[in-house]
Amino acid sequence: MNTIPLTNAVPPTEPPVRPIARRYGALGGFAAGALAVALGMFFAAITDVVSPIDAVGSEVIDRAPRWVKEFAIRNFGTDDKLALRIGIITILGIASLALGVAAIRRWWIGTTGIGLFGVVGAAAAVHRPGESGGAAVPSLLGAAIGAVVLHRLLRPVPVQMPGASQAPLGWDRRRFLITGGATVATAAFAGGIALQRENQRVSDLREAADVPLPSTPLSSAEIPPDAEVFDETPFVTPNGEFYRIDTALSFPRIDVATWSFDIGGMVDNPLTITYDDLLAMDQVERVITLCCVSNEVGGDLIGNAVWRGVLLRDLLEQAGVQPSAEQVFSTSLDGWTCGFPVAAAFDGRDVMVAVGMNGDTLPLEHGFPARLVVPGLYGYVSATKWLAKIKLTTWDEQGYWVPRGWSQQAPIKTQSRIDVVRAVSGTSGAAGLYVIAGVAWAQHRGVDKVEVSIDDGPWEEAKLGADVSDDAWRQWLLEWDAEAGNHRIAVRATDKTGETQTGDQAPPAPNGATGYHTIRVGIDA
Ligand SMILES: Nc1nc2c(c(=O)[nH]1)N[C@H]1C(S)=C(S)[C@@H](COP(=O)(O)O)O[C@H]1N2
Ligand SMILES: [Mo]
Repeated sequence: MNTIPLTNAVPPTEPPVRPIARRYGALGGFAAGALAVALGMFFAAITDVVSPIDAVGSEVIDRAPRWVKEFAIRNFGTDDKLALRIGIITILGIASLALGVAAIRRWWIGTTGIGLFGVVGAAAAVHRPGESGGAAVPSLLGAAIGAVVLHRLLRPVPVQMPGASQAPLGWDRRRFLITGGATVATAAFAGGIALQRENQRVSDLREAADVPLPSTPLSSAEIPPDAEVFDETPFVTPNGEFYRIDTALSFPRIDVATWSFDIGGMVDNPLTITYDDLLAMDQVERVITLCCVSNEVGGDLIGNAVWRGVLLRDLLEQAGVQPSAEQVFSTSLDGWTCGFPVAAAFDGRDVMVAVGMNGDTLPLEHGFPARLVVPGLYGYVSATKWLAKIKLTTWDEQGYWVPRGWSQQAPIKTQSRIDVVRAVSGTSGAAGLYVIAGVAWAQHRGVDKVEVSIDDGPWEEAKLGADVSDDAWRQWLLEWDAEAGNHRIAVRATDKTGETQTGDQAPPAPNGATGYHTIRVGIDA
């Protein structure tokens, strides 16, 4: 018998909605978010445009303030890009979970949120250098599909109850689990294909970079055996161990067959130079130590290689540099830029458009098909990898790092590093005869002297490895009769102009760290 007044009765057309548990909301959000992102990557991979994740990551890199970059390099070193990717995926994951929970009550929050993923990815993609409006499509399409799926996953639907005359409004857990499972599986599959395509692209590029360079250079670099006075740090850094620093999350899309770079701006005869042109030109080999401005005192963002390539001054002479030009400004295939004084291209130092590194074709990581190498200047103002363009211009134009707080001109500072303290015989850690050894550099001025001070005692001159080039580092070694106790070892170098490196400590920003590399060693009795 029905005692409830008819006016308060729930109308039979709107049965009560069974609420969806928050955990299912979160799961649905996660599945839909994963699908949106994975499909974005997938569509980008098959249409050969920048991946939305990489595009967003690159925008983050480009917009990060100086202290963020310093923090990232200090804490993650060359794994900073992996850290960024993990960061982006984590944020997307958390946002997806939250959007799913919100979508239980208001479905439009979920779909709008997933849609925003797409808008952000699309905006980032079209903003990347070399990408057109079409780069927006993968991200938007992926997000649209993700949003629709989220709606379907969490929307209450009429379910047919066996024997019921009405179909009550409800949410079917079974249907959710099946659709959700299929969504996650599709996301994993699409993401897997996207990653596989990217790996294939990179391995194709590596293969293209693996073709040996024709003929031998006009002058080859000879490295005398006595350049090395200790074993731990090779005089020539192998390609696989050479530090890598750049803003590129993924390698630029390079096709050597169509690749060329221009020399333009304030020149009389602009040039366009293809890979075959470069290979056909006179080439030289030079031993040049490359160094990153972010290298801390004692750090390892430095490497020495035998670079092979064409001298830039030969190309600039052909192009005819106008007297008003102040800066050699270069751009990479991924839109990175830097610039150095025109004077540096003509003051006798061997600025190179390099195509080879340590006897191999320039590796992809280090700028294949061609890069600039400028002796004596930090990489961030000079060493453009994946070269796309050289422009003669004034100082009004600013390279990538300049508006981000780094100096416009940045000669490498004289520095030295302790690499090893090793017992000559007997057990290490016990009193006895030791060698202290390391490297010192003052590119383009040359290293004249290295001195070591133990426990703030007098500076003792170290033995130096052969002087291979003013543009290369020198190894040094000092024998030390170590007594029991804790010791402090400091090193300093003097360049060939007679200037000794400063002991004043300065951080890498804005134009290179200074201070003596100092280490502590404990010797047992
Ligand atoms: N295209 C491109 N070239 C670049 C950079 C970059 O971010 N993009 N970074 C520069 C910096 S800061 C340094 S220290 C050197 C490092 O060269 P390597 O990675 O071959 O050691 O490359 C330079 N060339
Ligand atoms: Mo750098």
